[in-house]
Amino acid sequence: MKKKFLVLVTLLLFVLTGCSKKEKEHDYSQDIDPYSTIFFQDMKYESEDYVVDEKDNLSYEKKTSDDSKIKYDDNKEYYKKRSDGTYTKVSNEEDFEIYEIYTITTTSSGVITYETVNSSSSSSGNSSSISQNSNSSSSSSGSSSSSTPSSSSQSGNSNPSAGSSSGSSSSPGSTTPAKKSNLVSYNGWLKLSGTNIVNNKGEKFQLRGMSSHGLQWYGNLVTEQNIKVLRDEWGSNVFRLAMYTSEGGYLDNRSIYNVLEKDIDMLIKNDMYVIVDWHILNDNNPSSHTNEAIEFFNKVSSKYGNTPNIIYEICNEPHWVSWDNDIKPYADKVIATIRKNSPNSLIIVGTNTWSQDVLDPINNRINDKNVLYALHFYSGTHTSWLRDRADQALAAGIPIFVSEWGTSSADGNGGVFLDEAQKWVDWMKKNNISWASWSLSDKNESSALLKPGSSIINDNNLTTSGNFVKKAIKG
Ligand code: DCB
Repeated sequence: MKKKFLVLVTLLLFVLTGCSKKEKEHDYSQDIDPYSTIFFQDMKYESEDYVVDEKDNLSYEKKTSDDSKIKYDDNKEYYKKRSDGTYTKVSNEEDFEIYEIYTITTTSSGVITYETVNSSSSSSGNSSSISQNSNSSSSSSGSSSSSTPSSSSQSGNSNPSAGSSSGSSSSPGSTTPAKKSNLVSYNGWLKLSGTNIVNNKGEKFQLRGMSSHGLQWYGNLVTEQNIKVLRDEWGSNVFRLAMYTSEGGYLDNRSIYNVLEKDIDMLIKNDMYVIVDWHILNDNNPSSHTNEAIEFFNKVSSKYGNTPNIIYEICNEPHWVSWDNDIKPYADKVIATIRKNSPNSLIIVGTNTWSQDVLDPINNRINDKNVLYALHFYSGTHTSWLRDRADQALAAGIPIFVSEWGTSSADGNGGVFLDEAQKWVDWMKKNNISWASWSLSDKNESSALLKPGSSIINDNNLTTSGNFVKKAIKG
């Protein structure tokens, strides 16, 4: 009996070590299983891209171009397949409701199993698993079907515009499904076609969503719960992270960067487009901090340059400066930095006079095919005269992004001025202009989305402006 047991253990150990060794040498690009071939090709799992941790044969490190490494260890990990064929790691199972998810599990015996979860079901049922055991003969723990990944996420609704998500209840925790055709996994890399933003299928696309207030003050409202309400119940597809540079922002306190990064990751996980806003304001001249901006945008773009979620806004509202001598030279340098890491992302450049002077670039455009120029309005201050100017800019081929607007006066308070705001919203819709509204805060000012003292987005907590903006996002 004892002997039999020992033989069994030895055998088992033999199989295990054999597996691990094979794992190390296995060239995944040679796999013939259609699923794993697709999987590994898409992930660029060529063996030279990977190093195997010598201490632990079950963990892999992906070498990326900037030398940062993504580690795959033997824990369960979840990956979401994007429409462009790349994968993004998501960190929890609640995404099962929404996305096509692959789980990768490496068992202690070196067997890697890939499990597909059909995204169209709201439960995690309907899953099939494929196991790969590195050509070894050890039996796998999962069932060995050879189905290809479900493609349900790409079929069906092709309406690319924001809004019109079904369901209108705003009770926290309600589970209106996100409309995928509105989000990054469906639309992928955005680009410009003339003055229009188009998705990766070339269809006109409009981003609509909220801007945070200053992250140093109201960053706590940028929660996953709130983002899900905006995304699922309001049909929003973008969120702007306003990282002030002065007034206690990044230039005064670098730790705000950690908040920004956490928010970016959360928004990526939730399939949202994200505007990373270098929010200059009373530091009116962007070129006063060119070096800091270059350092910042280099850091962000080297980390996120491969994801289609990110839109870079390189200077919120310059004023009392010159386009030709201050903003444009600054933009050229910062954009060159971003482009080294991210050749395709959209970039928004603020214009003079708190982002109102959109005619300036007509004769001195930035030489880059995916740059938009910011136009900001507050409907108590900015009326038809500014729309006329914007029309002129559009006619001259200047792409516009309204990365900030409010229903108040230009100081963020007063009013609200909803009739004028409606004219602007209609104008943006007609011209397919993307926008973010100021702001997700509960500050006692009329442009705030939430009533003072509240932190959760629901109908009871919305201000007059909040109600208006909700309708505008829903479209
Ligand atoms: C912009 C800024 C934004 C500012 C809003 C409303 O500023 F990009 O940061 O937000 O528009 O004014 C406000 C907040 C206040 C906060 C203040 C300072 O709502 O709670 O105290 O920032 O941090 C604009 C926009 C347009 C004009 C002037 C300003 N304009 N400005 O046309 O004259 O001076 O802030």
